[in-house]
Amino acid sequence: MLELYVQPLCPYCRKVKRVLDELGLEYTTHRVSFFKFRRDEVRELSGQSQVPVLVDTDHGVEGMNESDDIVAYLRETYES
Ligand SMILES: N[C@@H](CCC(=O)N[C@@H](CS)C(=O)NCC(=O)O)C(=O)O
Repeated sequence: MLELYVQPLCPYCRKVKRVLDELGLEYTTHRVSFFKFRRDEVRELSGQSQVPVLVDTDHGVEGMNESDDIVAYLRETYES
């Protein structure tokens, strides 16, 4: 199952969502606070407070950050 932690106004999140949609992947989004001091869940998952953060339990990914890394991971893992 794919989960993406996002903030609605975040362009880096939109970039990752575009790739998820392009690859036809289903995913759940978790909308995090605009304020980074209220992003405990994101910090626990990824060790930092920026979004996007991807969780892909099927592949042992428990909190990947950096949108470019996420895009590369998605293409490598799911692009046929
Ligand atoms: N280099 C990061 C940048 C991500 C980023 O700047 N995210 C913003 C939202 S658009 C954020 O979470 N800012 C809060 C912060 O810097 O703590 C990436 O490409 O994923």
